[in-house]
Amino acid sequence: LNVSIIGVPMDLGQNRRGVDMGPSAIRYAGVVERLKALGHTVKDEGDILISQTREEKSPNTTLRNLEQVIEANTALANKVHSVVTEGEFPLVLGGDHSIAIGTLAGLSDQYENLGVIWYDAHADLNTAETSPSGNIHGMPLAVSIGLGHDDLVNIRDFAPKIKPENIVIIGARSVDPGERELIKEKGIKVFSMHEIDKLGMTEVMNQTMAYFLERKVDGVHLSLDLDGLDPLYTPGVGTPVPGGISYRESHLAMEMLYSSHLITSAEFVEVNPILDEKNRTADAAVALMGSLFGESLI
Ligand code: DIR
Ligand code: MN
Ligand code: MN
Ligand code: MN
Repeated sequence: LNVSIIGVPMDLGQNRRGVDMGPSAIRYAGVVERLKALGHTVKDEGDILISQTREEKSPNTTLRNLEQVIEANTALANKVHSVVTEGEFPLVLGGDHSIAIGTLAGLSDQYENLGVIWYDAHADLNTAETSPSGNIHGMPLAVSIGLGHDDLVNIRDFAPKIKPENIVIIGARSVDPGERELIKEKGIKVFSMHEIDKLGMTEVMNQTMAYFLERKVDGVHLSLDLDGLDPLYTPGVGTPVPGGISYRESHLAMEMLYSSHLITSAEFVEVNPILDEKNRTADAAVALMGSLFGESLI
């Protein structure tokens, strides 16, 4: 593959500082070398410029840093769009999960029927009305199906970016009341920790891939929030939730996705080296990327 790495040093979508250092931490953990060793051509496109101005609440809205988040996601969307247009595989490094708004905005007009895997402890389906926090990193999936602030929903001047029935959420264990309602109302497919425990990761991934084939998707974006894993393995995240996906289960999932040839773009988000122990979370992210891009144990 021709992989284009795009860093997004964004921390404006939530309130813990340090996640803006995620792209550096992932580079430091050796992402470029790791993927090159697998025979891929890797180009590091550098970082999207992020505003350093922040405010508690933007004027006239409950959404934190709204203007800056719109600006950054617009720039990211344009960059992702140009990378995909050139036939390259976008690998986006976060940064908080609000950047998925820009990634999906840049991707989706290149596909008729894009699928999305949301690997996360959370559903990220809040709107201004349902959000308990005002943090935009809890909203990107809602925004991408067309729900939320108009300026976020309409980045690159079209909406929605994806169909709710093309989403598969994996690893959910902290879902807010408004998000639950939306999941039911829109019929969004969710493999919560309950299903992962009960079925096992092999079956969860088999059902996920069968679902996408049934839906006749023409691409699948993997949006992987490192808090989807148990904080035992990825302690460097802003909103850790116990009882998560194990390190080995996550590798298995990535290996199965590699074998499926379904994945056409990916992002790894919420790496916060300031909250971490010796860069373990970025190390885990790069190891999972290794599996996603074709590493095998033997
Ligand atoms: C919570 C936390 N549901 C919120 N969301 C997080 O603020 O909307 N998403 N941490 O990854
Ligand atoms: Mn998330
Ligand atoms: Mn286009
Ligand atoms: Mn999360």
